[in-house]
This record gives sequence, structure tokens and C-alpha cells, in this order.
Amino acid sequence: MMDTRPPLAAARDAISAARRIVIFTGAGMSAESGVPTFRDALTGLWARFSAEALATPEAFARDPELVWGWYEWRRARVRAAQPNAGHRAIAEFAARRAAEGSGGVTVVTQNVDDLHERAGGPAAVHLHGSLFAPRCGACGAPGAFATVEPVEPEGGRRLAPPRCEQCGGALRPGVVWFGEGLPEAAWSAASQAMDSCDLVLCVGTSALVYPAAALPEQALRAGAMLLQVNPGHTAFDALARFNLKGSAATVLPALLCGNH
Ligand code: BV8
Ligand code: ZN
Repeated sequence: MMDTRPPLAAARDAISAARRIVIFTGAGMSAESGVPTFRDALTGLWARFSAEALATPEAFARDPELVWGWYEWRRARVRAAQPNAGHRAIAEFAARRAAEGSGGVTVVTQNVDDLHERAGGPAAVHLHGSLFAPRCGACGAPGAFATVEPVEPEGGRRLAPPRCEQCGGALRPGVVWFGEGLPEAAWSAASQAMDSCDLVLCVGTSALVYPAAALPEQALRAGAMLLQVNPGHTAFDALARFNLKGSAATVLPALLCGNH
């Protein structure tokens, strides 16, 4: 029988009926906080590179100061950014369901910013690491930032990575680069959440990067329903029960908190 309810109302009903929900987020989640997505062209010193080319061990080995400068510029941008209404809606939704005892909410993010946490939401599972957890490239010890970089609009300074206090090696960003494996603990937490949820809400991801992009399909195979919030088209369009074509900061407050 044809579902005649407006998609948003039907999606809200599906969310209310779900016992265990995973919210799977990508760079589009932070776009309205002013944090560039991976699809956005790079600027300044990095304009001649693609993010995919810079986010690799090879790029860092070839020019550590260029790559460390890029990550420090991104970290300064994130520090200057604020969580948007979408981050806040997720935080409020998770808190409400916890208070009502109406089922768990797990946030699994591909993002390396800390905006989910700063919105007060549940600590997200970070599949691709964090801008705020540098580590030694030689001995793996956690590292400390040497300076607090100013926010430069276009970005564009080469910066030497600080030295490890344990062994003197160069620090590296605490993110997962292309060609690197994902952190075991994060992967297994995300995988278990996908296998045990009955609804996965995908927000602001192009669904292009693996193995992360395989996780929502894993939830589908385990019997979950997939919902998507994205102004654009992605491979998840064909898998989604409801495709809400809009931005995170406008759709999520209406979808999760009833704020129209
Ligand atoms: C691995 C951290 C094996 C870094 C990221 C050749 C060589 C090597 C590997 C490969 C290869 N070919 C394929 C691969 C695999 C590769 C891959 O998938 N490549 C892709 C490009 C084809 N994957 C890997 O390399 C992974 N590792 O395979 O290792 C291995 C295994 C075991 C042991 C050793 C090795 C590692 C991948 C992780 C890379 N790191 N981030 C950093 O941040 O600098 S990935 C990065 O890009 C993001 O984290 C994210 O995951 C990914 C894509 O970004 P999205 O989040 O989807 O955002 P995107 O910009 O793409 O799109 C934005 C979306 O938002 C759009 O849909 C847009 O419409 C929407 N949007 C915009 N505005 C809004 C919005 N939505 C809502 N509201 C809005 N306002
Ligand atoms: Zn070290």
C-alpha cells in the first residue's frame, strides 16, 4: 500500500518506532559550521592538491611541513567553528531517548572534528581519527601541539611538525590517511552498532570512501532500515527507505526534535 504521508512525517514515525539507532555522519554534517567538506576544493598553499592526495602517508613523507600546516589550519578552523543546529539536534535527540529509556543512539562519524562532542552529544565513534589527537610517527606515543595556530581564512603556512617528547620523532596528525587501516577499536564498535541497530540515519556523506561506506550496507543486511539526509545524490539513495533532500542543520531539527 502506497505510503501517502509526507516523507518527513513518515521518517519521524520510523525513528520513533526504532529501538536502536545509529547516526552515521560525514563531512556534510559539519558544512554548516563552516568546516570545508572533502568535496570542497582546497585553497591557499594547498590549492593545487586534492584532499585525497594530501591525506596520505606519502604526502607527509614527501613534505611534512606542507601537510602538517594543512592539518593545523584545519584544526584552527574547527576550533573557531561552532556545532550547528544539526549537531545540537542529534545531541538533544540522544539525551531525550536516554531519559525516556526509549532506546540507544550511537553516533559513528567519518569526521575528524570534535563538533559532535562539543554539541553535548554522545561521544562519537571516530572511524578516521581526530584532528585533536596527534601522535608520534616513530614510536606512536600521543603528542602535544606546540602552538595554537591563528585562523587564516584561506590558509597557507608550512609548519614543522613538533617533536615527540619520548623519542624525538616527528609528530603526525591523529587521522587515518588513505591507504591506512582504520583503528581496530573504532571499527569493531561501529560494526557491532550496525549489526545490532534497527535504523541507520546517514547524514552528509558522499558514501565514496571505504571501508566506512560499507557500514550502512552492513546494517541493511542485518535487517535495519536506512534513512538519508543529504542535499545531493549518493549511492545510498537507492538503499534509503526515506531520502530527505536537505541540509543537516535544517532537516535534523525537524526530523529528530520536531522543530520546523
Ligand atoms: C584502506 C581522515 C586499506 C583524513 C579520511 C587506492 C589506494 C589505497 C586505498 C584505496 C585505493 N582505492 C580505494 C582505496 C580505499 C580508500 C578509498 O575508499 N578511496 C576512495 C577515495 C575511493 N580507502 C582507504 O584508503 C581507507 N583505508 O582502505 O586501507 C588497509 C586495510 C588494512 C590495513 C592497511 C590498509 C582509509 C580511508 C580513510 C581516509 N581518511 N579522513 C582527513 O580528514 O584528512 S576520508 C575523508 O573523506 C572523510 O573522513 C570521509 O570519510 C571521506 C569522504 O568524505 P565525506 O565525509 O563523505 O564527505 P564528502 O566531502 O565526500 O561529501 C560531503 C557530502 O555531504 C556530500 O554528499 C554532500 O552532498 C553532502 N553535504 C554537503 N553539505 C551538506 C551535506 N549534507 C548535509 N548537510 C549539508 N549542509
Ligand atoms: Zn616518539
